[in-house]
Amino acid sequence: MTIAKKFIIFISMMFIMLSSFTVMGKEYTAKGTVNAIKSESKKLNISHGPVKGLMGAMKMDFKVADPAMLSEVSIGSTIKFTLDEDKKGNLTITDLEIIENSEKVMAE
Ligand SMILES: [Cu+2]
Repeated sequence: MTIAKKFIIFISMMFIMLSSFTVMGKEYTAKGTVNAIKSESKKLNISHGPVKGLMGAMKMDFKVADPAMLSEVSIGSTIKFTLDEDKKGNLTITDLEIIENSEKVMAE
């Protein structure tokens, strides 16, 4: 195989890898506190810290990839989560980890 052919194959492989990255979207990690669990819309309202390269700290709703994630958290839980941004800019929580559960008993 000539060097030119090897180079073409290498470039093609790089291109395939890069294009699959684009399809997967961008990923971000963030930390926040759960304010509300919205089962019907499969969303969590979170007061999150700054998300590097995406946005500053704010309170907002995030859709979860799997409804089972909603039962993993409680109101007041501090979580570390992975956000996936698709091509349209839609954000979805694809993974979450509880850092701390609030010990406070919710007042009725
Ligand atoms: Cu935000």
